[in-house]
Amino acid sequence: MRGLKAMLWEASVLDPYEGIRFHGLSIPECQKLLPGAPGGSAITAESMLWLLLTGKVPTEAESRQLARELAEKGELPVYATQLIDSLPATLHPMTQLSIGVAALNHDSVFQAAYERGMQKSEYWAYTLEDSLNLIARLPALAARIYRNVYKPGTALPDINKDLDLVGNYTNLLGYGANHDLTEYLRLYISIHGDHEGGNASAHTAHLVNSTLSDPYISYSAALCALAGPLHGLANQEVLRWQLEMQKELGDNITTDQIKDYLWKTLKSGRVVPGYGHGVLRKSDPRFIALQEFCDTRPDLLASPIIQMVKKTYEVAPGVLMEHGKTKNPYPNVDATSGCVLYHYGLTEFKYYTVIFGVSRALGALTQLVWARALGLPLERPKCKNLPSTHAHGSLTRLHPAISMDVLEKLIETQS
Ligand code: AMX
Repeated sequence: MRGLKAMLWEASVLDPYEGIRFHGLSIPECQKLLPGAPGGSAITAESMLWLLLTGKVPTEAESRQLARELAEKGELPVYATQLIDSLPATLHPMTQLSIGVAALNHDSVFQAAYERGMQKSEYWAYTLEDSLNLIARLPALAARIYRNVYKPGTALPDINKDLDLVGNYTNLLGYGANHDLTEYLRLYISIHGDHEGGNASAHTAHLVNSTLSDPYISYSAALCALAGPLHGLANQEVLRWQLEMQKELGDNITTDQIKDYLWKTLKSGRVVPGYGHGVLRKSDPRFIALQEFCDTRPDLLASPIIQMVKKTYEVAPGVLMEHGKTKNPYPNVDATSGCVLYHYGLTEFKYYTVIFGVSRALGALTQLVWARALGLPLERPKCKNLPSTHAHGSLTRLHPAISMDVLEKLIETQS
């Protein structure tokens, strides 16, 4: 269905050359217009959420009011903490997040109202309430997973009602004293919050919710899509790749060495993580915004890992163009996102996609509200079967190891 416009997505649109716009606003425009937290300038998650949900730029007071409301709803119920604490620390943090989000549907108001027999015209209101409750609880859930896996035995602070969502998240993670990291996460979580609906995670939420599954289990399913290396896991893969390069070549690496390393990666049949995109055909404006954040901080500019990201950016598009496969040889947001976290001491890269998951909830859940408000139908694309003789040929071409005998038997059984 690539290139075929078949989905309605209300809050954002992705232009291949211009990048993302949220209700018509580009990232630089959002940075100018959307309120930050007190003492900070980066967009808060609440300001972005307000824009996505209403199409309007919130005032500072409105953004703070939403922050307060989310903070008041932010504590996890006991059954959820017990469930998360019972999971093995060796279970991938994304699996834990998906499990935790699904379990929170214990409290779904949508599900309860459906059982009572609510009207279709009411769906959106209960979807909104579930979505806000889920977003509010994500920092406590995601931080608990981090603490259990990486800092076992350390006590989690309570939610601070005076802090915004990301302020609370960094605090719960144990990095609340690092103002720059908090500002970075505010920027990252807000500009990464929505990227049109065709990406695998947002689309999964949309599809599952179209069956009138509640927002919790819909977003839990989305997180499973986000956990794949071609999607959200790319931020962990980028860092792994950069660190391997650093280990092999040291800190003072030249662009020629990086070129050789890129070719080595490509020749081994791997993708260059953080480069390419299903829609974008230029450098991702989210990558540019994060790079600009780095450019204003001397410690980040001096960081070997950030310098490596910058040098890779100088040569990777040329190498990928020469390689000739990817339609977009330019960086996506993940070419840098994890490397900044690493610099700030949040070095557990298996956790990075969880932060992406906290962020993407803003856009994916917003769309569920819009979809139910607009009365969008159950998603059910129609399929076309290949005539069996064609299926024959194409399967054996794709998988030369499949013998004709086996295929013949399969087709016989089917008919
Ligand atoms: N390195 C090497 N090869 C690449 C490549 C890269 N970074 N990006 C694309 N290609 C290859 C594809 O694997 C495909 O090869 P194939 O024909 O042998 O299957 C070919 O180029 C054409 O692919 P495409 O149409 O340009 O891209 P796509 O829409 O199929 O895939 C994406 C998009 C992002 C999955 C792909 O570019 C990729 O794998 N990039 C690296 C992983 C990554 O950064 N993912 C993060 C995406 C953003 C996000 O979700 N956070």
